Amino acid sequence: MKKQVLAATMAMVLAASAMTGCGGNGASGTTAATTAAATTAAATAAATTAAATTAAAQGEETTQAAEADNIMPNGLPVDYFAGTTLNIYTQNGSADLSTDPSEKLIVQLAEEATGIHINWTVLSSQAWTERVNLMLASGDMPDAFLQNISQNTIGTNIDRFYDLSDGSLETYAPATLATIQTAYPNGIEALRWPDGSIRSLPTSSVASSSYDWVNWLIMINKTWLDRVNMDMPTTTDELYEVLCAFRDQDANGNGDPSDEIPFGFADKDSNINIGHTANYFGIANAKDGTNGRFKMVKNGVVTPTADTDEWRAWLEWLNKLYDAGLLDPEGFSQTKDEYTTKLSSDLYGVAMMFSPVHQGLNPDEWELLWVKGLDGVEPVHDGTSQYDATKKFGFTISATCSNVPALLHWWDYMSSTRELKLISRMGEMGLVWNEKDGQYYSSEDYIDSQVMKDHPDWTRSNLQQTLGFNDRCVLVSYDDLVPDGPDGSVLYKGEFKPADPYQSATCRTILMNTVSGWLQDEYMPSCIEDPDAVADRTLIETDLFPMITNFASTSIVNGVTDESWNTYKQSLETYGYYDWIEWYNENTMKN
Ligand SMILES: [Ca+2]
Repeated sequence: MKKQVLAATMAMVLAASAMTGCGGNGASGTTAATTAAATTAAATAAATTAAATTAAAQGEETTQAAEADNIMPNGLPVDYFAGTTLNIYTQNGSADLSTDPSEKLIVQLAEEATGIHINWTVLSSQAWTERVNLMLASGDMPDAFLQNISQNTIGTNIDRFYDLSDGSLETYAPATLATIQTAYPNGIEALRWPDGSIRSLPTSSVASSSYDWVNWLIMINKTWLDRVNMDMPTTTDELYEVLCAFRDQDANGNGDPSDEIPFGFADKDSNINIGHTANYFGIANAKDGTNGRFKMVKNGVVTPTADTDEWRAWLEWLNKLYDAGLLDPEGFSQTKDEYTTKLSSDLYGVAMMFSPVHQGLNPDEWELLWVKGLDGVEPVHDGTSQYDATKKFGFTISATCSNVPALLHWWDYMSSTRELKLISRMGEMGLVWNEKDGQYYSSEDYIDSQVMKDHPDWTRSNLQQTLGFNDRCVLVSYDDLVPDGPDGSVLYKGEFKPADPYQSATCRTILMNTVSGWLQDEYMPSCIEDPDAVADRTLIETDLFPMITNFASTSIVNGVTDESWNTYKQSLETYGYYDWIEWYNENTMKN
């Protein structure tokens, strides 16, 4: 293993040298070095240096030209801080089988290029929180932490962390900053604390793929549909008729016409919650659970949903299903396991699942159920295409860091090209990612690799987390990600290997590609909220959420009358629903 990695390292170092050129420092490099040398000590004043001006003014175009002269995007020679040693505490990923991050190719490449050496201390996940808390309490800190620290921990020890809003990112880490600006819809603002400071750099990537856009999906059994001789429903009224047919006929074909449960759900589990059917009436959450659908962003404003005609129409439709005996009578009380048992026993005609293959079902038999509840109201799917899978607090620098410019320079080297970012995340090219016709794709070439021959017990996760940093990598934006090949295929021995729809990941991806067209257009920005303000909001939620949920359950069972609806709308007012909506407009939308 070691030999193999070393050989690969040499190859990559040579490739990297060829890529960046070996010309040494030209005249522009000397100028930048001289200027920056005068200001290295004062990172706060650095925004005015020539290095900053150069990097900012010339921007992206300079990046490539500068690399040719062995100059970093920040305008400094790549080895400007050579000889510096820094201390970083980290925690191995769950499937990371390396003993020290210095075994990883990206760390070797970064040291080779920058001459900056990192002393790593690797803590177990069990020891991490306690040790970090001890260091924060004593103030005896390493230069940096490479592992997500909770927002709460940072918030209560905020002065222990270096404030990167002082211009040092612009000066020393422009490539990192550029990735942040494209990764979040609101750019660097996603990292800003209410006091305006920036205390961390993100790691990992935005949504690793469309795979994560949505939680569970409502699906319908096509075999049942064929047995009752009906077409795929397109409206909630047509769906009602189909569910009645499921109820009345032997739709599962076992000879017993009375064991069918038309619509399966388990309301106590947010993934299998009946609330997902609100989608058909134009109401959806982002990816924030059942209560997320109590609000939506429309025309840039957080807007109430739970007081709308659509909300009422949805509850009335569910009541109609309930009255007709179409909903699982145990749906409000049963566990996920009880639900799963019925689903596996072919008792449900409509049900929720991550994908049929994940549920052990035939993917040819189940189809996404997508119906329209109201004329003039477009259905919209739960979930978000802006799912933020980054670790916002993945890399934090101590206020006592011995050399912030050098540390940022080192980090920015790893962020300076797409190739280096991908090596940081997944290890060397040719294993889980590879190149074909000038494009990068997800690859299964690792299967025949020497690494796997040396470690036949490794999984793909072991490989990626051991050779790369996985979610501790420098930030990877959506555009940096390595996609699948056409139709979900992956690269294998230079060719695209067709995806297998009976394989769980592929089945899920195919479904997600369909759902992507039904997602909302607008979402709230990702931001760090003021903990005191969050406490105010949580206080409202304590009574408000159960009130809304109870009204929904009661309405499904008993129906909605003008009287019950008006009383409920008054309760929304008194329980602070509109204050809750306004909270988001004042605290989240302003970012
Ligand atoms: Ca039956």
